[in-house]
Amino acid sequence: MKTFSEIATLLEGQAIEVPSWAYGNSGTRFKVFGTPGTPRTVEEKVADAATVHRFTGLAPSVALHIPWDLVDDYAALRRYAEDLGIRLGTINSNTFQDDDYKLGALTHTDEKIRQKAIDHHFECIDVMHATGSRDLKIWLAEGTNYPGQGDMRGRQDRLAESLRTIYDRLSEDQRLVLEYKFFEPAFYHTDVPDWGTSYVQVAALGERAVVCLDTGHHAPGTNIEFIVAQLIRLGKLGSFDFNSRFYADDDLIVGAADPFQLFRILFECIRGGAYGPDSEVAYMLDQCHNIEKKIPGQIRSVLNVQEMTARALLVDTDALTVAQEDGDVLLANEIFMDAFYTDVRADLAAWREGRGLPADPMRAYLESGYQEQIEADRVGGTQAGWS
Ligand code: PSV
Ligand code: MN
Repeated sequence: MKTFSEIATLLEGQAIEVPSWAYGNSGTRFKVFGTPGTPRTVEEKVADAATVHRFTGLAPSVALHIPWDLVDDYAALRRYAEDLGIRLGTINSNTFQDDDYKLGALTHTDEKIRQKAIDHHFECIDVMHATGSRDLKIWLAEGTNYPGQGDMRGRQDRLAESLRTIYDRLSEDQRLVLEYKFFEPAFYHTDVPDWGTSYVQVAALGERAVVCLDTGHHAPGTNIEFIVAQLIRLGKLGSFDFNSRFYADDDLIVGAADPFQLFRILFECIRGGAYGPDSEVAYMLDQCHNIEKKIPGQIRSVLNVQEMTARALLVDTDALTVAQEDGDVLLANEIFMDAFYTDVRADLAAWREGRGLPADPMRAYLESGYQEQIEADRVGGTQAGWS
């Protein structure tokens, strides 16, 4: 196995993008619990995101969701974020909360509704120009609930046409990132259910169209790291929405349910050259903190990604290749598992201290008084949520 000091410099510059909506309230269809200190404004969400970066050094950008994060002046929001030491990142469109989109948006049979959904993406691109964002991320809640309800083939054709119109509007330095999800809110068929469909749609568009892999969007038992390896191989892995799940799209803290799966995914990223300063892959979180405090939830999340990255970097890849080529099944597996079982927490604490960061970012945050301050200050107004 490699030693921590051999891999230490590779941890430098690791960047995980946090989602603005993780700082707002969320819940299930049964109940949304409010949490003291929850942001009321986009600026307060950005301030919380900047706080996660300040304590961890791992989260230099925050993704926005439109219209949840509508403001009058995005250039001003950009300056506000930059003054706090972070950037505005991916812009997420939203065609899942408007009555007009009940039966589809980019796939709708009614041209006027399709155009409305396309216009929404044009607005998102305008926002991207002001924020300096590279990526437009599209997740579509489209599909049908009953066999025969819609023409699945016709919907694919309309989707391709709508995406083409949106893609053509992007500038040379911007990308379209298409996220897939196998079910929910549609339960019979989904228009972009899997990586293959997303790949087919983005491959038809061009080089700057890529796939987003949300770890919660697969059937149980799916080998997600295989999909990661394949998309990297095809040059089409655009971004991750990291989270973890026990059952469906639980949106729990990444690495909480299955740290070994996170390790395996990150190993394939490293193996495929999708980790490090030259990588264009955006490592993002897409999570909800329904019952835990949100800022500590995000701190735990980015630390989990860092910890599993360090372990994945420890794999002795030379020895692994030899064992694989020798057909030594058990040795190859042992080399892989040795790295996974290595506790890197003390090394990471020292590594952080050497870079002027708190050895224990969670404890430092809890002792900083920030949480008490926002709970005292953010009284009145409407707490942010999915609207
Ligand atoms: C859909 O489940 C999704 O993963 C998309 O990324 C949305 O933008 C996001 O969740 C909302 O949390
Ligand atoms: Mn997602």
